[in-house]
Amino acid sequence: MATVLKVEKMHCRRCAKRVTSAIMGVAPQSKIDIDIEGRRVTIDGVGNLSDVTKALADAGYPAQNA
Ligand SMILES: [Cu+2]
Repeated sequence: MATVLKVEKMHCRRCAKRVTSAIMGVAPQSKIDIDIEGRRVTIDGVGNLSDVTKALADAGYPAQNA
């Protein structure tokens, strides 16, 4: 089941790249879909969601469940 996160600070493609690599760092198997305009990240196959949200916060992109 896919998890959708709202990442308010993700404004552009550079943000999207940082967000993607933060997620891949803790969930390399996941499939990530980024919607920059909607500030949303859809992640499929995420193992431990709290690892992902922590990695995003550490990267400067705090995420909330959307
Ligand atoms: Cu940006």
